[in-house]
Amino acid sequence: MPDLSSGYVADYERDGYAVVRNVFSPEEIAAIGAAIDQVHEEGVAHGRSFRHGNLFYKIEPNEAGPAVVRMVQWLSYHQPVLNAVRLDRRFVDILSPLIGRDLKQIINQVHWKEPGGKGDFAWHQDSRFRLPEAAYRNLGTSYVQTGLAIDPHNPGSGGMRFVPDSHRRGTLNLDTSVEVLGTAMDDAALVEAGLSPEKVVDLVLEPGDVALWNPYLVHASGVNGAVHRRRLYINGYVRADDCDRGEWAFRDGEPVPFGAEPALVHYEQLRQRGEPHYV
Ligand SMILES: O=C(O)CCC(=O)C(=O)O
Repeated sequence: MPDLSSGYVADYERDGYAVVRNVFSPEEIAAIGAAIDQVHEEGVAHGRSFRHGNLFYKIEPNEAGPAVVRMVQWLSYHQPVLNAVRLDRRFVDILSPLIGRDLKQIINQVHWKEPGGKGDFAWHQDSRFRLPEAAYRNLGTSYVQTGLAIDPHNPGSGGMRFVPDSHRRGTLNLDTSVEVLGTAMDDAALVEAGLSPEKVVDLVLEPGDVALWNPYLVHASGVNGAVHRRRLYINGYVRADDCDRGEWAFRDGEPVPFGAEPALVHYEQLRQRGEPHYV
């Protein structure tokens, strides 16, 4: 069981991020990792980006070898092990001091970084992606992003980097004209936004640890120089009263299974074009 008396709530409020260690056991991580690998194989077999409702495989075709699976969103619709993780009570236990026990979910995705491959994320704030803006209220205090490490997550493996305390500054002047995924982090962007590159910290996680970060926290990540793949399972939860989008995850702390129809999250064409198709 994670140690919930570790001071992570105070860390989160002060720095805009926190880490809870040993949330999932090595045995659980082995099973979750195998489920994630299964989704990866499906992505490679698709060979290019594919969507079915909210489920979305972001794939880079590759003439020289297997297609590169960058990320898959909402894999829980069809992968039961991963669905059980997003609804695991440990998440609501960790999150309830911050955003309560009635939670919807906006993000459910895995990011892969192949050894030696690309896979950078430019400096950004996740608030940029919480759209439409009118669907979110009190974003800074109602939304928490979580990342479960499946592999050792550190500067050598393309781990995330945070600017502590940047979450207090609201929307910062970071370039939003470029794609975040696939653009290298450039400290000049921090200077431009009035932040100091010297303050940057590396996120270091062991498999089974969970990081939490605020939607306004400035963060990025680099390439994977390790010999292993770097997998990160990201689930983003929001206080239900403060959001008109998303799938329910917990009501009064109890897990809520998916309904008969998927909920509107980010994919605006969900009702018009929900059928499986390549993009
Ligand atoms: O997976 C990563 O390294 C970066 C994740 C990230 O920046 C995000 O999800 O906003």
